[in-house]
Amino acid sequence: MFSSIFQNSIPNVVEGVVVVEGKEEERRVEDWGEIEKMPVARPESSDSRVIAHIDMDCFYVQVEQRKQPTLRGHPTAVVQYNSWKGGGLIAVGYEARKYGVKRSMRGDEAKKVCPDIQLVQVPVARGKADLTVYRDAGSEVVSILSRKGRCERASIDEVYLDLTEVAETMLAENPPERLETICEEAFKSHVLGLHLDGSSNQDSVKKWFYMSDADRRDKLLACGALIVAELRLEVLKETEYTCSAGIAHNKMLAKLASGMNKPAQQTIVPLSSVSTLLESLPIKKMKQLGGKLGNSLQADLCVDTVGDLLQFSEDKLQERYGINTGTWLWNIARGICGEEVEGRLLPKSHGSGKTFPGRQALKTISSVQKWIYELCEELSERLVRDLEQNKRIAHTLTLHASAHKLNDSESLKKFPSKSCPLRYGIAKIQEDALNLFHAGLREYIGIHHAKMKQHNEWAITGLSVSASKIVATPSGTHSITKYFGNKNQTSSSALESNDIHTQDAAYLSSSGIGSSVELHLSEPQIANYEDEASDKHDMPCFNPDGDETEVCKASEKGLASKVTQSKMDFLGPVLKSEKQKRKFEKEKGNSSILKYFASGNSCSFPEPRHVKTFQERGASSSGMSVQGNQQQPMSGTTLSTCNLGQDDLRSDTWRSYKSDEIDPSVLKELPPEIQAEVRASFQPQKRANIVKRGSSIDHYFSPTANS
Ligand code: DCP
Repeated sequence: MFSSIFQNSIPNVVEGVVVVEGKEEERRVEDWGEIEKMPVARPESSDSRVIAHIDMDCFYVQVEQRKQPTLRGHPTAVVQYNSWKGGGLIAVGYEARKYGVKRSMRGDEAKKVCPDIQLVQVPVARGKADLTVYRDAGSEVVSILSRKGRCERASIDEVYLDLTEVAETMLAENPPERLETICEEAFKSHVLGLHLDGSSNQDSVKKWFYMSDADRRDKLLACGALIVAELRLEVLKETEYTCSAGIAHNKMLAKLASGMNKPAQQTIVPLSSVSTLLESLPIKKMKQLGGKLGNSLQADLCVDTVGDLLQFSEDKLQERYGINTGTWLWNIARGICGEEVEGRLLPKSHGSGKTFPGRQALKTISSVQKWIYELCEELSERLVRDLEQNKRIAHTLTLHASAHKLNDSESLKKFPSKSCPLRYGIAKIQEDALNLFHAGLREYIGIHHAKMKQHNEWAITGLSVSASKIVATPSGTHSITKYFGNKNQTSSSALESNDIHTQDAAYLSSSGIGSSVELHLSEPQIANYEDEASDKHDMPCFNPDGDETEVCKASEKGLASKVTQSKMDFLGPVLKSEKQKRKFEKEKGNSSILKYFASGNSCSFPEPRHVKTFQERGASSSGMSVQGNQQQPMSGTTLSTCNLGQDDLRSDTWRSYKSDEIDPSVLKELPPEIQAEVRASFQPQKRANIVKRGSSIDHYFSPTANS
C-alpha cells in the first residue's frame, strides 16, 4: 500500500496574505489570486470552451521603453534599485537575451556579456521600490483585453480570457471561412500539431483557419485565435506593448501555450495535439509539479514526463497521493482542467513589505516601528486608492515578519504572522500593525521574552503588512460608501474620522464571524486578537498561544444577530467617545449592510461529477464507451479547510497561508532559497519552461515601430 503523504499537505488552511520576502530589498505584494494552488481536481465543464492566456513580453522593460522611447530596440534590463554589483535584474528585454543576459544575473554580470546593455532602475518611493507604474500599465492592458469575454487578471502582467461565448457567436454568424479578410496577425499563429506539407507555416495556418470541414472545436479555437490576434493588436496600438498568447480549451493548456512562442506571438492548442504536447513535457515543468509532488512522482513512480503518468490508474494515483490529488494527476495527464476563468480584474489583497538582509537587519523596536510606519503609509494609500477607484474595502490587516534570534540555537522558529480587523486611516493602520508586531514578537521569543527584549537578541530580516478580504461595497448601498467619504476625499486622513465605521464594516463582514468565533484578546487592544479573518466555515483562527490553528465554525443561522451582538462586544472597548458609540448604535440597525456582509460564504460541496478526457468526450460522442471517474465532492479550498481536522491544520509558516494568496510575480522576486521554500510548500510551478526563443520582434521593438 502506498502511504498518502500528500493528503495532509493541502496548504489552504489559513486565510491571509502570504509572507514573502523581497528579492533584495522589498516588494509590494498584490494577490491576483492566480497563484499556484494545491492541485484541485475539477472536471471539465465542456471540452469546447475557448480559453486564452495572455502574457506581456518582458513587461517591466516594455514599460520603461515606453517611458524612454530611445531605449527601444536596444538591449535593456530593469534592475532593483540596490546598486550592489549593479543591482539584481528583474526583467530582461529580448534584445539583451540574445546576448545571454538572464534574470538571475546582476547588473555588472549583464554588462560583461552585453556591454551595451541599458540598465534601468525600478522607481523608488519611501526608500523602496515603487511598482505603481507597472501595475498601472498592467491595468491599461487589462482594460483592453476585458472588452471581449470574461477576464481574470492573474498577475501584474498575465490575464486569462474566457472567449467561449464570443467565439460561438462568431462561428454561428461569421465563421472564418466566410470572412472576406482575416487579420494577418492571426495567420502568424502557431498551431500545435499542424502538418506543414511543404508549405510555409503561414500558408498552413491560413488553410487551417479556412478549413470548412474542421472539427467544431477546432473552429471555435480558430475564432478564439482571431479574436485574440485582434485584441493583441489593439493592445499594441493603444499601449505600445506587445504580448504573447495561448489559445486552448482550458486554462492549463492555454498557459502552457502562451510561453511557447514569445515575444509577440500566439500559439493554438487543438484538441488533437494535446496528448503529443503532454507526452514529452517534463513533469517538473507542469504548474504545481515543480516541488515536492513533482519530486515524489519522479523518485517514487519514475514519472519524468506528463505522459508517463498515463500508465497509472486513477485508483493507484489516489492511493498514493490522496483522492483529490490523485484525480488531479490523472486529469492533467489527459489535459483535463476544469478551472474556470474568474471574472476578476482587481487584486484580492494589497501588501507592502521590505527585507533587511545581513547587516541591515532591524534590531531595535524603534527601527522596526519606523519601517512598519512606512509600510503602513504605503498600504493605506493603496487602500484609499482602491476605495476611490473601485469602491472596495479591505477587512483584514496582517503583519508578517521574518526574524532570527541572535545566539540562539532555536533560531529556526518562524515569526508568527498576526491579523486583526482593518481600520482605515494611516495612524490606525500603523498603530494596529505595530501592536500585531509586538504580539508576534512575544510569541516568537517565547520564554526568553524578557531577556531578549532587554538585550535585543533578535533581528528582523523582513517585514510586510497586507490588507486582505477585500470586498466591493454593495452597489446602491449609500450607507456604506458614505462611511468612506466621497470621491473627492483623496487623503486617508479624510477616512481617519470614519475609521470606526470601517471597523464596523470589517467586523460585520463575512470574515467577521460573530459570537461563535472565539476571539483571543490578549490585551484590551484591537490589534492583539489573532486573525478574525475567518470565513464562517472554512477559516481557521490563529491561536495566539502557538503556531497551530483552530477551525472556527459559525452557524449561518442567526449570523446577523450574532454579528451585531458580538460586534458591540468587540467594539465597545474601542469606541472612544459617546458620539461614536451613538453613531455605532445607529449603524447597528443597518440591515442592508448586515445582509450583504453576512452572505456568500457557505461551505459548498458540489455533487460528485463524472469526468471524461477530451478524447473520451470525442469517443462518447461517436458512440464509444467511456470509463467513468467519480470526482471527489469537493470545492477547492472550501473542502480543504472544511474537512481538515486539527492535525491537518498544523502547518509551517508557508502552509499557514492559502496558496492562492501568493502573487507569482512576487514569488519570483524572492531569493532563490525562499522561493524554494515556498514552492516546496505549495508545489507551484510558474509557466512551463518550454519557450522557444529567437523569433524576430524587430517589427514591434524597433525604435520606429508604432503599430
Ligand atoms: N518580475 C520581478 N521579479 C522577478 C520576476 C519578474 O519583479 N523575479 C517582474 C518583472 C517582469 C514581470 O514581473 O517584467 C513579469 O514577469 P514574467 O515572468 O512574465 O517575465 P517578463 O514579462 O519580464 O518576460 P517574459 O517575456 O519572458 O514573460
